[in-house]
Amino acid sequence: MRIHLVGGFLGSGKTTAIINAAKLLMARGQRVGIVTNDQGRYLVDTAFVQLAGLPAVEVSGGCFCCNYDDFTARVDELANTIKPDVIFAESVGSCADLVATVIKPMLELRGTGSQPTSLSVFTDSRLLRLRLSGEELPFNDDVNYIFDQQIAEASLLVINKADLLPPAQREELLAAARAAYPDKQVRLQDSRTEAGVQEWLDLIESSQSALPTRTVDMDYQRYGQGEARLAWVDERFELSVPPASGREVIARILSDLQSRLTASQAAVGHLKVLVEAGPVRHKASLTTLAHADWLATLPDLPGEKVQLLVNARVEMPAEDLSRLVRQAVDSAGVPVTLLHGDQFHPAQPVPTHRIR
Ligand SMILES: Nc1nc2c(ncn2[C@@H]2O[C@H](COP(=O)(O)OP(=O)(O)O)[C@@H](O)[C@H]2O)c(=O)[nH]1
Ligand SMILES: [Mg+2]
Repeated sequence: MRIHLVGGFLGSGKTTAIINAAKLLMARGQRVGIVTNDQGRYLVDTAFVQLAGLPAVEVSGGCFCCNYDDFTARVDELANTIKPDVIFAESVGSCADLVATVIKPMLELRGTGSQPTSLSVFTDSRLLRLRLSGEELPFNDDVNYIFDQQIAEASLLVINKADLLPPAQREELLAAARAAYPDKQVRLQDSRTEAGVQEWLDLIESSQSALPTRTVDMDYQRYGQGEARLAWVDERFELSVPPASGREVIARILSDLQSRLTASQAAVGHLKVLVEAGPVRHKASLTTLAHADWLATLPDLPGEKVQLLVNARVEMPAEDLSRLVRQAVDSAGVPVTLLHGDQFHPAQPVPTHRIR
């Protein structure tokens, strides 16, 4: 069994790439399992992966490193139930230091248990371009530290969403990244289709060169401060909508929320929503640098009940973020029930193991 770890910042495209890679493998007759991960409990990603027809288990309520035993138990659960040839494990986008806290412990402490085969670190091409040209990212420096440290430990860096840069900038960025990280394999990728992830999949399936084993120095105080700057709000609402107006109501709520976030000048890590109405399920994502079409793909929503699961990770106080989400939901002027909700800042990371 191969275990491919996929890390990298919030919204960089990890889940998208994993789903397409898993579909390719399944078409080749391979069995695939997925482990999702988040600090929260009500996860858009897990639901989205399951909706794609892929077996998923989750490590929720904290990162793999701080829940190492839970992580290995989930891997073993998949191994014993669906008996996959390949497992993809996506670590939460605020997590770093995976070599010391996940890879080395698995290699050194697990005996005969299954072990990791690769780590791919994903980054949004537009954020990496800003970072490498010395321009400011919209986050606090301690959050930027996490972004940098994720990349620092990679031996395979996937510069994702390459399609969002003009061709000339793509090649420039690839050259700049290769110059900045001479020891890494660096690839440009568009993960939106199965064809787009094929070469990456073949690379991690065929070689051990994407498994880093060099621990990076990590300032846990800064790392913790960076995580604590980010707010997590996970809320599920049920809305009663007039017939044939579900799409319009949800579009109004999401664009209202986007305007409120813009007005508050808060840096968005990733705002993901899962919308469910009758048989229709749809995921929409607003990431640090928005793409114009994030609402354009919203489907028609049948019936008079719509469920909206919001997972928001934004640099601002959690209670302010929760208030913005509720104001946006209320702005639609339809009856709404909050089914469940969590709002918090991630706790200081305390890894179960850390092997230098
Ligand atoms: N244009 C473009 N969008 C992408 C690509 N990969 C992912 N996305 C979009 O980026 C958003 C965040 O993706 P997701 O896979 O949820 O990111 P994660 O937080 O790293 O798991 C979603 O709207 C995806 O559709 C890509 O290669 N190109
Ligand atoms: Mg994800």
